[in-house]
Amino acid sequence: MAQIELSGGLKKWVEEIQKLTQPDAVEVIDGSKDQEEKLYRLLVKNGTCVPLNPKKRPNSYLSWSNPDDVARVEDRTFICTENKIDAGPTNNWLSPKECKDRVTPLFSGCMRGRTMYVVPYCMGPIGSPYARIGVEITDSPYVVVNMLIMTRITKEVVQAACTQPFVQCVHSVGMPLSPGQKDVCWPCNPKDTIIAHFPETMEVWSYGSGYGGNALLSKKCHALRLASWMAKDQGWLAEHMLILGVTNPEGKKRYMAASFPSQCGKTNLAMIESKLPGWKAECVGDDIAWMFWNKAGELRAVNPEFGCFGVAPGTSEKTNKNAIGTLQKNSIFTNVGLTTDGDIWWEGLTDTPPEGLTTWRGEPYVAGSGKPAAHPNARFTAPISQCPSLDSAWNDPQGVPISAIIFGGRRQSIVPLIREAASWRQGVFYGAAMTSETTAAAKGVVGKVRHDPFAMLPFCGYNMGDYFRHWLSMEKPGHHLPAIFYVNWFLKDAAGKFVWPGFGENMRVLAWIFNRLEKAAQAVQTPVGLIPEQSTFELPQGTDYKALFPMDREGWKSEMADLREYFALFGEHLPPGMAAELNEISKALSS
Ligand code: TSX
Ligand code: MN
Repeated sequence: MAQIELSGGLKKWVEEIQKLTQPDAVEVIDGSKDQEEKLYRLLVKNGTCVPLNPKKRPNSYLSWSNPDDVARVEDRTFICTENKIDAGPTNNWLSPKECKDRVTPLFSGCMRGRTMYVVPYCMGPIGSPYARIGVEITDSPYVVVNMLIMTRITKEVVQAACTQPFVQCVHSVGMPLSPGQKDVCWPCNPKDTIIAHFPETMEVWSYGSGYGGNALLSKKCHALRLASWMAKDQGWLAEHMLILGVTNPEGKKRYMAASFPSQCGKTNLAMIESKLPGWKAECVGDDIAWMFWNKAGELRAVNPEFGCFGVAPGTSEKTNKNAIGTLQKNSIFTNVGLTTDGDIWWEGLTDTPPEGLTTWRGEPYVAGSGKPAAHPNARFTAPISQCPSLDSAWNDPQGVPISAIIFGGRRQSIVPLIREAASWRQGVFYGAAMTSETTAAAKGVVGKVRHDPFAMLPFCGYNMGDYFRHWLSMEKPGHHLPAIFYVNWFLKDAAGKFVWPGFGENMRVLAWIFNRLEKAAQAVQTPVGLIPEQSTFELPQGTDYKALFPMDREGWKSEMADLREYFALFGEHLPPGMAAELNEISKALSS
């Protein structure tokens, strides 16, 4: 097949990067099936991918990474702006010049012995006024096949990138090959890894890692860090949120967007299977929402992505049946276990591991050895179009109208199951005040409360204080503001037992939110927001209203004291509205 001819801005930029990185060959990716097949053949030949049993898992592959390249590296992630204050107190900062001086030598000749792939991609439905184009140049064919699932890649997108501005992403595994040098299964360079963002020139330079968010630059780098910067300048929102549609027994549908810190089950909520008779939920997106105000003043959301890049361990028929349905075929599995019949397994997939399992380290699995079959950050890459609960409007160029925004976190006490903000300002405060307890899935102490405003701590591409201000600025004439809620599925009783069944039963919470929007459910005021009136919230068997809606004034007072300290981090950049809301809630708690 003849390669697609490049022109314009894309051609010029590709030549520039080619000159810098010195690849042996250049290949433009256009989404064609034969190109995809060729890439998988190469990955299998190189040992990067193992084809899974086509009878069990059609057109699917398993990859095991270098054990030193298994997750995003936040301490090597930089926001490079002319002024340090524009990156803010929560990001690592380098000046653009200093950072370019650091990365240019790394990229110089870094693709020797490899093919440079040019991957033009579209974030958002093709043809949507809300879609944006990016191009990732990479020397990793593993990255290319993941991008083919995670983004929209077509010949039209290649053409569009020749004539329109696009986000420029340059990625290298950082392991050039000298003539005759044998490659490894997972080339990378952990010692020199760096992920650098240049929001003022819309560039990302990523070196040394082939894993996930470090390497699939469309996701966290483009759709969150750079897009949040663009959104601030252009009056929209680029958020770390799932999008779902909720339909009530009368057949009316409302869309909601929700954000949670890690380990709260965000993908599980995105794909929730309703346990509440008559109520239905459908999935638009599981990780990122781009939200824009249309001419009618509605907030319209698109999922910029085309696939799911989900954490595998813990995903099962019981916790997320629709995710299991999504990854039946055409999927890539990274750092999970391999069964004797050529299928995958991870902790939590079934109650007992299958006989003869091989771990992600390529070793025989030994139960109780402390060596898991799957790495805790093992992933599946699967087309979202395969989700059994996919919403009919998931690819609508006009997006879906958002009626409610849900924030949340994992807390064993104080924070009630659900509460509603009494105002937009209070809702923005809920987002800014988001906290979650650490779990055993992350390294470090278990149960420590961490701040993660809007679940954007590692993903906001500018000053977080300015980001709060941007959210507050959404309240203006002509905007039909969604209602804002805060949920907590993780309250425990004195014996340490969860007091809420969670999972499919969370539909009751979504139903209460829906009914609030319809003015069909009563709420009672508390100092920290509105909670359900007991009679308008249908409790599942064996649950207790008082346990789900505690009012621990002393607990909340210490929450506010801690927040006051946290907000001080943002100094002059903390918008007055946030301090005012904190003061008002504190006052209400003391009266
Ligand atoms: O994803 C979760 N959700 C959201 C589902 C839509 N998890 C898993 C979190 C780890 C990623 C939950 N865990 C949820 C939840 O709502 N709730 C809990 C806590 C919990 C765990 C088990 C039980 C009850 C609550 N019950 C039994 O195991 C019987
Ligand atoms: Mn995420």
